[in-house]
Amino acid sequence: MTKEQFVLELEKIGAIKFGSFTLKSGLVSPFYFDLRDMISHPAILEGVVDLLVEKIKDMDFDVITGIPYTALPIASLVAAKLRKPLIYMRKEEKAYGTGNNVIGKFTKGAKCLVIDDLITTGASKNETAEGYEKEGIIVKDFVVVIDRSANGAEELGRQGYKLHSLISLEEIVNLLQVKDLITYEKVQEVREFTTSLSKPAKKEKYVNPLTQKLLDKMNEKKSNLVLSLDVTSQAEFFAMLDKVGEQIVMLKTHVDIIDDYDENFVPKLQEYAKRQNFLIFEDRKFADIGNTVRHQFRNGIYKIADWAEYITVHMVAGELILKGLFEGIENRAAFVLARMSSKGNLLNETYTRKCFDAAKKNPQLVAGFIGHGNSVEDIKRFKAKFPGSEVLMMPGVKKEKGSDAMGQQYITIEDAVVGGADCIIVGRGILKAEDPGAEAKLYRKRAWIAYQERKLK
Ligand code: 5BU
Repeated sequence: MTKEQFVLELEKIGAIKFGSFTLKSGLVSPFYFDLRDMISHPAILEGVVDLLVEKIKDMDFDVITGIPYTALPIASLVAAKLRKPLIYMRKEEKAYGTGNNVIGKFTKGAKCLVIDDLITTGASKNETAEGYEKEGIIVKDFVVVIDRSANGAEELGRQGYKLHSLISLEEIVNLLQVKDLITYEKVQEVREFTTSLSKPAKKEKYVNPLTQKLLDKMNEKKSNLVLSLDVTSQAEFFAMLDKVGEQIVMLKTHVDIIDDYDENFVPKLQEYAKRQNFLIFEDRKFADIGNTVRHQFRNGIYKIADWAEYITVHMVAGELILKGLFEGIENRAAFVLARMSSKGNLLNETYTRKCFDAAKKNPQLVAGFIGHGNSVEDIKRFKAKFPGSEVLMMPGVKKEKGSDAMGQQYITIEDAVVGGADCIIVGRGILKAEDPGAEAKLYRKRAWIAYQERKLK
């Protein structure tokens, strides 16, 4: 089957439609593609498989996958024809048994070619790649049957992937027009629609005032080092600040681990913050219902809202936690925990995306995200999905990659920052050093240099 015949067959079975279709986003599209039924038409199925085989047979890959559901049966036929192993990813992450999310046999480092039916914007393809990359599989190439995007190849290119497509939207409309299956007016309408999608209206990006305040302080102090001062007495706390406070842009506290906390603690901390010129961030990780976190933030012994400009928030209870926390309070903002550094943590990609959605709806309450990653590439992809101009705060950072006995995982200062961390959060890497003051200087210097270099690129 030629490409032209294939397009005409798709049109016949109603997989390619022209008219007026309201999309999920609310936009009205002059065309609609749905390739799901292709598998029930053996000749068409055979045709698309042959075309794909021809397209990819000389490409460099070890295994093939298809994105469920539409592309998976197609990919399996392609894999069999090319005598290449097929693998695929569960749609739901597995939380029991062996925990294997990839079905099929592969070796770590295998190069995987990903087949999909359509590309619309390119925004979701990297989630697939990310899933495989977590399992040690390398994804470089995506092959789609129809490229209906305006700039999908560009978008994927930005994320480090290459897009190959059998047929483009332009080819489809041209062919159907030649065959008198659509009018010239329709072709124009399609073109106008796609160009309008590729040029989103340029908006000034909103910057949360507390994000700005942190960025300003970083530039003023030439430091993107956040100290996590996890000690359990006031004496140790302030003795450490004496040594390290000058090096940091922000101090992260866990106020509830201080054994001898009393009413002198906060005024003293504020005096240090002023003198040593750093911001205060209480890593309280609020996670309850709105009404409870409201009190946990304002009341009790610690009265965190009185003194911590930045706090951490888990989104597990839903985005109204933000309302509960901040309603009626000014000049406070959250770092939302979008990814954690600890081994086996339960924050999966869907959860991370929901954190971004919640932040998108409440930009005035979210200054940034806490996140982590296992490589520069992994962090880059995570950061690329930030909804606005939030900062990325990264714990789990040390001079060397490694882990502790209780699940903490570390990546290096440079990997964190090159990947996209705006600030590194360091605890024991500095606290346990023989000379914490000198060590903080070193972390500060390395993180700041990496940050400057990243911004120049
Ligand atoms: P460390 O000593 O550098 O491992 O301390 C890291 C700090 O960051 C510690 O206070 C943790 O509670 C905090 N942290 C983290 O390590 N990982 C995370 O994902 C989040 C916070 Br959120």
